[in-house]
Amino acid sequence: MSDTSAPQRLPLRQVWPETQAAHYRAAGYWRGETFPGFLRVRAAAHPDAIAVVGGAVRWTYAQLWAEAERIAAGLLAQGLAPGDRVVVQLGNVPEFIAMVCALFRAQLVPVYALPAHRLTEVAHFARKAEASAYVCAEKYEGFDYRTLARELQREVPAVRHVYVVGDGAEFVSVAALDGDRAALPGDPDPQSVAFLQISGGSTGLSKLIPRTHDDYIYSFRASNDICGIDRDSVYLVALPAAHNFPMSSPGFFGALYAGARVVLSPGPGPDVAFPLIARERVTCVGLVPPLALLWADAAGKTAHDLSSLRVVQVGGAKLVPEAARRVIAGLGCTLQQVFGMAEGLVNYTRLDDPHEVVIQTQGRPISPDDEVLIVDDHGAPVPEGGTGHLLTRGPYTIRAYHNDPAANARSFTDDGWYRTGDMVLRTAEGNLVVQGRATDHINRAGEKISAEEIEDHLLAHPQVFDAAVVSIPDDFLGERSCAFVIPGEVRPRPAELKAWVRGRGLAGFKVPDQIVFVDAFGTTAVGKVSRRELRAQLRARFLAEQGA
Ligand code: AMP
Ligand code: DBH
Repeated sequence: MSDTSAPQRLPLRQVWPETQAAHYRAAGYWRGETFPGFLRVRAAAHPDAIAVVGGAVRWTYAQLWAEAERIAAGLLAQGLAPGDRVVVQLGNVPEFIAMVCALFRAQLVPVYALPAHRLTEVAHFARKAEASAYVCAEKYEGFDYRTLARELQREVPAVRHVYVVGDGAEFVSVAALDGDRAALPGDPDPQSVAFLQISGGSTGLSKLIPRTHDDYIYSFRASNDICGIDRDSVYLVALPAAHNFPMSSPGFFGALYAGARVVLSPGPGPDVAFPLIARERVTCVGLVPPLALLWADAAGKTAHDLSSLRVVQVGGAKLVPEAARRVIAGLGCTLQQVFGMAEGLVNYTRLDDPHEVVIQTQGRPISPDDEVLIVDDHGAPVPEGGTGHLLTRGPYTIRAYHNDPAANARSFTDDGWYRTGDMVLRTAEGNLVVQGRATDHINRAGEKISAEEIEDHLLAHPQVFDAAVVSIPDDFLGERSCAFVIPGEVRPRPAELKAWVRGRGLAGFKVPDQIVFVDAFGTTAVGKVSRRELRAQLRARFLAEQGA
């Protein structure tokens, strides 16, 4: 099978120091389980239990596994080979879960894109991951992804295969895939990279996060205990399923690991989700703060029976205490705050924590071996209770991004700590409180936007002399993005600049919410301060003017 003309690909690796790895195994965190391994075991143990509900589909565990094997065999018959990377861009549909399980079964490596991503992002993922295939929906939320597939193949010809859920047009439809089950490989090495997750990207484009079977399975198995997920649970995926939060904290993978039921909501709003909660007797759901507030408000007015809901998790962005109170009052169930990151570390308030802890903090790490270090600007540990930069290491936190030496040099210390970019304090009981962040990104309702990435796109406009993008507090979104623009000779209209950014093939959530034209960035700013200070000055001046 070796093709000498095949281009050399960067191997996928995620390696912890051997002493650490030995400890993580001895402590029972890494158990040598794999995705295809546990899915096969669940299908055999309770074949007739419902695994996945979405649209008209109700798959049992046996059916989910059969679907995964059919698609896996089909992909290998198409010429894909174990180790190949596959960008997957599907919405909250059962086919997303079947496809990801199929890729694991065939030892192909999913690279997760969000439905909101467009050509610029998808092409970036495909290039960085050296992907040979792309999986998309025919249409999702009104967008035809086959158009994107055509553009992607033009831009990244190495993406030789396209598979479509729905009408494939000139591409292969996922429904038509089939092949010889006997050609399927055995189970992978539990230490191997199972998939590439996407980081929010604080500087420039998103980074790719290689997660191993052992480390990721540990994170959601342990999350199940903390979040009360067992075989009787019904977990609702309301946020985009490719997000790390609804995927693994405990997410749909946690639910599948427990033998529970996963229900996919095609949208995050109460209008779509509430009827599903009532019909399927949903017990647990993960939300971002603005949605949680929307749900809390709608719960008081709905005719749908939400009494099955036991735990509402809120994370992805800071939930302030007053909002936490409203969520509890409105939904009348247990609130769990979740502070996590696709790079690893996840913190939870515990279901039996005192009320004030749940309201005031973002919880504590999953693992006794999650190491947390809080340091000042010079790297010195801050006194207990003080605010500083959060660094972390542990049994499910990565040591390096894929194919990105510059980002690795920035984001990891020499002794393997991940610099989260978050500013936190730790309370006397050990709970973390997120106080802000050190990096310039906008956390727009849980979607992270890199200021630098958007500035680059604005600067490409012929009538933009300079641009600085900052986060502005927003009552609904938590933060919105505001672009300060020094125009060229002709001042473009704000709508024109927004259309420009969109036209660069970017996810809609990255288009600046607001554009403010300024003549200059201030005399003190010119050439004397960093972009970071400049952004801070612009934000402060703008907020002062708004207040006045
Ligand atoms: P990412 O690295 O793209 O997965 O994004 C993770 C980041 O989201 C964290 O480093 C935090 O900045 C932010 N985040 C996630 N959950 C919370 C939370 N509960 N409160 C505040 N910030 C959060
Ligand atoms: O924001 C995140 O990335 C996030 C939030 C909550 C996350 O990755 C997670 C839980 O696992």
